[in-house]
Parts: sequence; C-alpha cells; structure tokens
Amino acid sequence: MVNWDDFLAPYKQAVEELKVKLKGMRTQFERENTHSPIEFVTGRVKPVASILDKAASKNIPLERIDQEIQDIAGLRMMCQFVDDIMKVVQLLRQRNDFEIVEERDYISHKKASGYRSYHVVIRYPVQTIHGEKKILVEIQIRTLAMNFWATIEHSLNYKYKGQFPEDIRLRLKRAAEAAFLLDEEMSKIRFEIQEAQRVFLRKLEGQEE
Ligand code: 0O2
Ligand code: 0O2
Repeated sequence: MVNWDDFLAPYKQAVEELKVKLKGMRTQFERENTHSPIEFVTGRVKPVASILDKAASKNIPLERIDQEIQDIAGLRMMCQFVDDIMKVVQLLRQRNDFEIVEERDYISHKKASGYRSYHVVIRYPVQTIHGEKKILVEIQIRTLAMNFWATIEHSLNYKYKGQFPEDIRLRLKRAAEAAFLLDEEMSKIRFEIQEAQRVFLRKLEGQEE
C-alpha cells in the first residue's frame, strides 16, 4: 500500500520551491527593465487518480512510478514569443540548483495531436528532515498561444477520453495551425517594432552629433 500523503510530500515541496525560484527569474528581468522571456509560471502536483491512470496505461509497477513518471511534479513557464522559449531553456541549463535529465522538443517536432511545447525534465534535490531526496520534475515551456491550445485540447480530451469525434479532431488540428500562425505573426510584429526602435535611435543619435 502506498501512503500517498507521504509519497507526494517531497513533490509538493519541490513545486512550491520551484514556483518561487522560477517566478523569481521574471522578477529579476522586471528589476532590470528588460523584456522578460517569462510571462508567468504555474505549477501543480499530479492528482493521485491521474498518476494511477498513467501507471496503468504505461504498465508501470507502483514501486517504479517515482522513476518512470516524470511529471508527478510539473511546472509550466509561459512566454510571449517563440524565441523566448530557448532563452528560458538556456536560463534553466545554466542553473546549478538542479540537473537536467532530458529535454523533449515538441516545437521542432510537434505531436500528432498538434501539441507544441518544450519539455525539460530535471532532477531536483528536496531537503527533508531525513536528508536530501532527489525527485524528477517536468518543466513545460510554451508560448501563450501554445498554452491556450493545449489547455482547451486537454479539457476536451478529458471529456472524450482521447477518442475525439472526427469533426472535433479536425477543428483542433486547424486551431493548432491557427495558434502556430498567431505565434509567427506576433514574432514578426515584435521584429518590426524592434526594427522601428533601432531606426528611431539611429536618427536620434544622428541629431545629437
Ligand atoms: P499574480 O499576482 O496573479 O500574477 P498557488 O495557488 O499558491 O498554488 P499560484 O502560483 O497562485 O499558486 O497558482 P498557479 O495556478 O500555479 O498559477 C497561477 C498564476 O498564473 C497566477 O499568478 C495567475 O495570475 C497566473 N496566470 C494564469 N493565467 C495567466 C495569463 O494568461 N497571463 C498572465 N500574465 N498570468 C496568468 P499568481 O502567481 O497568483 O500571481
Ligand atoms: P497532465 O497533468 O494532465 O497535463 P505521455 O506518454 O505523452 O503521457 P510522456 O511521454 O511521459 O507522457 O511525456 P510527454 O509527452 O513529454 O509529457 C506529457 C505531458 O505533456 C502531458 O501530461 C501533458 O501535460 C503534455 N502533453 C503531451 N501531449 C499532449 C497533447 O497532445 N495535448 C495536450 N493538451 N497536452 C499534451 P499529462 O500526463 O497529460 O498530465
């Protein structure tokens, strides 16, 4: 018998600690008055029922779930622009309070469902009164548009249990394409705004000479 409260305690602690740490990165950008590649951060511990479902569907014995289910503790970092995602990944890679175990790039290689996100799995040391315990945590990094799509698709998935009626499946595919185009348009707008700022600054500098 698994005592779920005991089992999940370090995961809860890790999520709370990492929320503070990752939100702190955003605060540091704000302090420096520079564009933050992080828009907002959320976190959750996977509900027991979802852990059991995932273990059953992947044939994972209960004694191995801590090693084989990587997203019992999950953090999500939302970005405004696609380019921000790799900046966030770089920031994670240079930290020394955890170790990166795996990265999954569902942006260059989107899933068949249309899902896009960058996943980083880390091994995070939790300090307990019985010593250090290292646990796996999954950090999903995505744009606001990717998050919008994934959130809707996830709730529909819950309703249809993965078996979407054909018309809904097609609409979700089209919505994923629309989210992709939205990200592209926003990146172009951003580039044009930055370009306009550069031209403006050059003109100002010219006037000062
Ligand atoms: P604020 O002041 O609203 O920015 P907890 O309830 O303690 O477990 P938390 O962080 O409050 O933890 O909740 P959760 O669910 O992990 O994260 C929700 C955070 O994400 C909240 O911020 C929301 O405001 C923020 N959020 C959700 N959607 C959006 C969005 O579309 N845009 C932006 N900018 N933020 C969003 P906080 O941390 O409560 O602080
Ligand atoms: P939750 O808490 O409900 O979000 P898998 O075999 O795909 O379940 P794997 O290979 O361990 O899992 O890891 P993967 O695919 O890198 O990450 C799984 C998590 O990514 C999912 O967690 C989702 O949060 C997200 N995800 C992956 N594919 C999709 C998708 O097609 N649609 C949406 N909306 N999200 C996706 P869970 O288990 O669903 O947990």
